[in-house]
Parts: sequence; C-alpha cells; structure tokens
Amino acid sequence: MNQDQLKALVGQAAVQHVVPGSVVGVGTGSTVNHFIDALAAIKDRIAGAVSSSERSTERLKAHGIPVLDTSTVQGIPVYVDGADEIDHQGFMIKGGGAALTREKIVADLAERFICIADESKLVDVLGNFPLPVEVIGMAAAQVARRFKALGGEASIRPGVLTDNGNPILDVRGLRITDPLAMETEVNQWPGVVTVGIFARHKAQVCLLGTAEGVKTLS
Ligand code: ABF
Repeated sequence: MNQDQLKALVGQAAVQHVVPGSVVGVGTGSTVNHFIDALAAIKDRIAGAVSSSERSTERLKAHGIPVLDTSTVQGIPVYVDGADEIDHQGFMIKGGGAALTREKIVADLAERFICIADESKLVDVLGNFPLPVEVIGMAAAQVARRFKALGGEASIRPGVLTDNGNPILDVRGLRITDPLAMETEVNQWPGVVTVGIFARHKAQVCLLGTAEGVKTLS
C-alpha cells in the first residue's frame, strides 16, 4: 500500500474511537481528511464537530456535519488528529499543515487524543522534521536567535500565514530528546504563539498505518 492508502486505513479506523452522541474534535491534514470522510458515514450518530482549521471546517460542512464553536462546548471525549512525527511515548511534532495553534486548543478540550498516522511518522527521537513554531511577526528574529543557541536553524515558512494571521518559523537541526522540557521552555519565549511540540498534549493512542494493517500504540 502507498502512503495515502495507509492514511486512509487509519482515518477509517479512527471512527471506532468516536463516542456515539458526542461532539468530536477534528484535526487537520491529509490523514484527517480521510477521517472526516469516514465520519460522514456516521454523522447522524454524533452531535457535531469542533474543528482545528478553516480547511477542516469546510470539509466537515461539505459532508453536512455541524461544526460547533469551541465556546459552546465544555469538553469533548475524543480529539482525532495527524502528526508530522510521533515518538514511542506519544509525543509529537505537529504544524506542517500550519494549524498547530488551533489543533492544540482543540486538543486541550479533549479527554483523549487519538493520533492517526502512517508508519513513516513514527520516530525514536523527534526533530528530523523541521519544528514549526507560530510566532508574532515582530518576534521572529529574536525567536530564531534563541533556537540558534539551542543548535537549531529557523526560517520563516515562505508565503504562509496561519488561520490566525501569523507567520511560522520552521526550525531545522534539532534533536528533541526531552520534548516536555523543550515545549515548556519555548512556550515562555515572548512572541511565541504555539510551538509544534505536543508533549503536554500528547496522544494517548496512536493508530499507525502499516503494510500489515493498523497497529494501535498506547
Ligand atoms: C496536522 O497533521 C499537522 O499538525 C501535521 O502537520 C499534519 C500531518 O499532515 P498529514 O496528515 O497530511 O501527513 O495535524
């Protein structure tokens, strides 16, 4: 199977983790798109979705799935989202799709984070994928200097603004051996909106698409 077929496999499998009658947290990306398409088949058995991006919202609405504002929900049982990298503890790098801030906001509402990914995303140590960081524009140069002090080379992602209207730095050359510590540190830097390390909001379950089928890591 090719990568997209593996993504479809896990996108469909994630539907089994949806709590009937509940509001579902929905991430962003091509793997999640398969989940959204599979969710459409059971849309009458859910109360709606909370979305992490304009493009996921559009796809949900195209299927007739109600999209609820975060201010209208207290908490949600399950958040389903992809990742750029995930390690064996469920820590992730996310943000390749420029949706990391709203993804972390919706993940914060959820009791359980179900990550759906093809096997290429599973790594031993995070950092080979350039770490996305949403920043306030005026802080970009200073944040880049702080990453340089940690051995990273940061660059503005050309031609991209997030749904929140901010630029993204992509940081190359990091070997993130303590994701929780780095997320906590970078969160404190002035001008950082969101760092694409999901350690404080790690995945409790990872549905991994492999040639042998779906492997459930938890
Ligand atoms: C999104 O899923 C992003 O955080 C991450 O970049 C992306 C992975 O994209 P894809 O599923 O298209 O590989 O949640």
